[in-house]
Amino acid sequence: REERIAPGAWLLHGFVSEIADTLLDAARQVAVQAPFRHMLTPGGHRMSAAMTNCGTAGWVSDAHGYRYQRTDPDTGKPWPSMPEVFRQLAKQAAATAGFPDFIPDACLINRYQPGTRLSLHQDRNERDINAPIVSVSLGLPAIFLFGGNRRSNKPQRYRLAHGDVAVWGGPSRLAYHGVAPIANGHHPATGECRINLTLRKAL
Ligand code: MD5
Ligand code: FE
Repeated sequence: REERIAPGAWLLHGFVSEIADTLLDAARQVAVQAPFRHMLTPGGHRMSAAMTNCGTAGWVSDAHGYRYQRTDPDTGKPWPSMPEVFRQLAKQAAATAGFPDFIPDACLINRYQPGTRLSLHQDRNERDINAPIVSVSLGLPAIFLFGGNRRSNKPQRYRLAHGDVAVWGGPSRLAYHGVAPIANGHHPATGECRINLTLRKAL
């Protein structure tokens, strides 16, 4: 089921249900090479979501700010390559939402445990904001907060479940968004966590 929540913003419910285990296996392989870690914010706080990356570039945060870089700051090595299945699914989801020819070069993998949240923010570290962002929800469900284009807007709430994909492009590309604290629970595919893949054209 395809649900348009705002211009350019689509929820594709169950879009990756059939390949969820394949995606999780690939994400676990990435995490063997580049383990999940809690990055430091520029303000000196530790992020509540644990993160890793794959692809040509990865999103990092530290005392100097937010940016994309080609190497893992914890090891100095290039990020693991992006699994082909990630690239394919991102291209198909973007095309379904009306953004043909999307080729991501960066995938941020977020791991949320119960209580973990992501406060309202914009994604604006990517060079080409004409490219959409594709995000994949796996494991425990989340309440996604969609705030629209002004921070002062009261966010709308959407439930994102295992296998759901969201595409954010066009007029929604710079919308404010966040994730409410994850509720306790167990999911057969992931155990006690939610995994989110965020596929982007960063460079
Ligand atoms: C998540 N991650 O569920 C979300 C999925 C992040 C992040 O927000 O920055 O890692 S991506 C959601 C997103 C991206 C770009 C625009 C919009 C939503 N939007 O217009 O709402 O872990
Ligand atoms: Fe974001």
